[in-house]
Amino acid sequence: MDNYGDAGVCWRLARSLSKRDDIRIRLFCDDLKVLDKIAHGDAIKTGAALGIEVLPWSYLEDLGNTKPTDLIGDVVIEAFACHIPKNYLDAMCLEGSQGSAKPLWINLEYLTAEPWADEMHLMPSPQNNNLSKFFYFPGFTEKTGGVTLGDWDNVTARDVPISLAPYWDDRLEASYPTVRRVSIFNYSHAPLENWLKSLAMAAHNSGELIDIYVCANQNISVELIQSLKGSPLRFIQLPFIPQEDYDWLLSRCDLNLVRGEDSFVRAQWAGQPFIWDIYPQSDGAHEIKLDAFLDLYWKGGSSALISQGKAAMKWSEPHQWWALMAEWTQHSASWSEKLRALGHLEGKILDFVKSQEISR
Ligand code: TRH
Repeated sequence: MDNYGDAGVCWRLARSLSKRDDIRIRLFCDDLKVLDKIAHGDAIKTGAALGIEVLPWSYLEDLGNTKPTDLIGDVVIEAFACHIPKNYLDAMCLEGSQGSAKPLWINLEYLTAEPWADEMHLMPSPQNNNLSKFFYFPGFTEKTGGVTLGDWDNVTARDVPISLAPYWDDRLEASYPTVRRVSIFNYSHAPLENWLKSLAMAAHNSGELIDIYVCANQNISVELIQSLKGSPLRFIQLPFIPQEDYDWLLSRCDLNLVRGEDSFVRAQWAGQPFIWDIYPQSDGAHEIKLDAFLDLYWKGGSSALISQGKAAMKWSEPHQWWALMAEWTQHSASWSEKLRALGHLEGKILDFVKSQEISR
């Protein structure tokens, strides 16, 4: 299975922080091929143009026992338990020992809506090298670290991006006022076959046409597409597109099927209904995570929307809830406003860094 999320979150955060003139970013990544896909085919070149120095993770390991003191930032963000190599950690300690300020070490954790994240966010964890590592929990409450907004507003205000132009048919709206758009970016176990058949039925009943944007490498068979010929669904296969263009796509669809962490957050900024195909964990922990999110997300909805919406997020058939789409769209827009009011992750990280500079 191809996974882009960890690289995607870090790339997004790096891009977002690099917009600030006073911040220089160095991004180490252990899978540059994945980063290249997300970053216009060449992360090193794209990064350089944005003021982000992209380096392979192996660069640190190849330094052997030398301590790369010139590579140590004032702030070191360790994302998704990547475990910083020992020589880099040793060099971080040296910074601290020679009278200069110690680097601020932040451990960026996975996103969760579980209530314990409120208590854990920004907890220091003293390490046996005399440095403290701070746990940073992204989240959806005031007490957690928010989610990255990045350049969402600019990116989504653009006209059709070049990568999507061959697949985008604006004339549709003029001819069929009832056209809708759905994007699909799921894991391979998603029960899409039944789901799509039921969507076709819902669209037929409501007299709508639906364009389905199938993102790269989805588990949708040619046979299924054939079997839905003549239905109101039209399938449009997309290639893998740059991250900003994927954001644009989400902002223009009426319903987004998303997964993992990063596309899940983008779907929320889009302010449109979405179905979250959460990353499956062998111990079933993802089910608790999903329920914790749904408890927050559906707050304030009507009882019909809450019960149908919760079921929809667990793959109930669209013809059961399609009539609630208008209400769900309104609910999604107010959820996205709530997120904005909480403050975004990049701003909250910078506030934390500032608070630590003052207290050091
Ligand atoms: O790729 P993912 O499944 O990543 C997952 C999760 O992050 C999960 O938490 C992690 O533990 C697991 O990987 C190993 O889904 P996610 O998080 O939505 O990331 C997809 C990224 O790919 C996101 O940054 C958007 C980007 N993308 C593009 O740039 N172009 C595209 O065409 C598509 C479809 C996605």
